[in-house]
Parts: sequence; C-alpha cells; structure tokens
Amino acid sequence: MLVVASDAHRAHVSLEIHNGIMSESHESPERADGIAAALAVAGHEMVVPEAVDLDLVRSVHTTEYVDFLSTAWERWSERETGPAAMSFMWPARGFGDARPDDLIGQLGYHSFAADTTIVPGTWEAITAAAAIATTAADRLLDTRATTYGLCRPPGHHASTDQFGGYCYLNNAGIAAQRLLDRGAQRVAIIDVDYHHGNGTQSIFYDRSDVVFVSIHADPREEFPWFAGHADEVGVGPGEGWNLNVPLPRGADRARWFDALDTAAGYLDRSEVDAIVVSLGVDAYVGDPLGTFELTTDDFTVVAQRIAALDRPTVVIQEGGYAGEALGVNVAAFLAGC
Ligand code: OKP
Ligand code: ZN
Repeated sequence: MLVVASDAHRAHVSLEIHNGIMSESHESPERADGIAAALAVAGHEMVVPEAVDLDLVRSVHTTEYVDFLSTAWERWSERETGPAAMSFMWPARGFGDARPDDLIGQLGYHSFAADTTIVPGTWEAITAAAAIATTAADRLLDTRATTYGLCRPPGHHASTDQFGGYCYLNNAGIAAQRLLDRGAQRVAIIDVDYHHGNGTQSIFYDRSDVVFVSIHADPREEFPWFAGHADEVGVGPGEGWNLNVPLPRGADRARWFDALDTAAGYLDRSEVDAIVVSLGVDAYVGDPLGTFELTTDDFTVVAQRIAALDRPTVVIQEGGYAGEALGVNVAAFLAGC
C-alpha cells in the first residue's frame, strides 16, 4: 500500500499536564518513527507529501485560527520564557465567546484542554500532517487503491478553531474535504480511535456531505468528556448524518465488534462514495491511554470489515500509544485493507 509520510513531525515535541505535572506528551515523535519503521519492514511503498494547500486547510478551519497557529510560537517566544505555549483558562459554562486580543487569552479561546501545547516545531509538523492527509486523498483518487497517511500529530479532536487532545489541524477532515472538492458527493469518516473524535464531529455536524461515525469510550467516563454521546445525531441538514457508538470503559472485544457492525451497517446505508478511516489504534489491549481489549490480529479484521464496504478508502493516523506495539498494530490494520 502507498504510505505518505514525512520527517517534519520530529520537531514537534509537546508537553501535557499529566497527573498534575507538566510532562512530555504521550504523543511523541517516537510514535510516528515507530510506525514508519514497522511499515518499512512490512514492505510498504513510502512517499513524501506535496506542499500543504493552505486554502484547503482554511476551508476546514477558520482563517483566524490558521493565522493564530502559524504565529503563536513566535508571539509566545517574544514575550515569555516558557518552553511551550499554552493557556491556563478556558471559556467554561457561563462565560461569553468574545475572542480576546491578547495572545494568552487567544490561547484559551483557541484550545480546550491542558494536554496540548504549541512548541517551536508545531506549525511545521501540523502543516506537514495536513499535507500528508491531502496527498493520501489525492493518490487514492489517482489510483483507486487504498492509501495511508502517517499523520502526526493526530487531528480528530481539532475543531474548526480549537486545538486539544494532542490535535491541531483535523487531518481526516482535510482528507474528506479534498475528496469532496475532487468530485465525491458524500464522504464517510469512520473513527475507530479509543477516544471520540469531537473535532471531526463538530466540523461536519450541520452537513450531509460528510457522514461521521465513531466507536469510542463513553464520554461519561472518558476524555473528551463533553462530546460523543449517542444522542448527538447532527443538526439542520446534518441531522441523521452523525452516529456515535459509545462503549463503557473496559468493553470487551465482542462488544467492540458489535459496535463495528452497527457502524458499518449505517455507513453502507448512507450512500457514500468514499471512506476516510480515522485510525487510532488505542483500542488495543496494551494501550496506556485505553481500556478496550482489541488484539493486534483484531486490527486486520477491522480493516477487512471496512474494506468489505467496497468504497475508495484513505486511512489517516490518529492515536495509539503502546510503544513498540503501535507500529505493529498499524501494520496489522494495513494488512487487512
Ligand atoms: C488523543 B487521541 C491526561 C491525558 C489527557 C487525553 C488523550 C488524548 C487522546 N493525562 N489526554 O484521541 O488518541
Ligand atoms: Zn485516542
């Protein structure tokens, strides 16, 4: 399979508040390097992306947000000495939604969690990841064969104008928009990451041209806490085009595959002419951030089930944090495509 990848992610070494301590992010450069190494062993063809298309990025995200991301580190480093730009306050319930003029306030306005920071290499990495997603979509349309975009950092928590959950630009959303711009009438995004893809859901919540389907840990018990419930079905023209299948923490393999049947059945009835897979592999039994129990071999079966839907498919990397097993699990998935 064609794998689109870049080394540009390496300069993005972010921090997160973990158990009250500022630490190196779980979302590390070793993740993408480990995946690339495992895919090279498996014999996949690797190519670098074309240059990022910022007009495409701005059709998924607000111009204000893209401008903010492109300048945030420079603005921070001109006035602060800290190693990473982040907020310490967000507009929680009861606050207004006016955008502050100052950088510190804008960091709160444009983010939602204390697990995601902006560091010197962030802009380079996130634009490379968006370029990877775009090129993977383009190569799919050129060849009709499934492609894989090794995006890092991930994207599914990023909304039109907020970063968080290790995500900044919504790579899967950008891939879906590219497929639409090149002629697809309706695209499905199926998100199998352990965490709900709240950003992807929100970007397309009022649209019928992108169907979003997600299997994830119930937000009553798990990050991202405030989105991902089963009653979120879309709004306006998007009503009925969003399906969440939340599962309790610790759900076993049988329950996970039941949810996949539900998701796949819904997609098959949705008359989509292409599929974007948001491939998080943190539903793996050994993942430090997850509580589900999928095995390495299960990921091959998941891919086969999605391939049986028989639509042109682009696979975009999201989460997965299980060290050496991460690349092995991604390779197992690609073996089933
Ligand atoms: C990103 B993706 C606090 C952890 C908070 C939440 C996980 C983000 C997951 N120690 N971060 O969906 O894999
Ligand atoms: Zn995840």
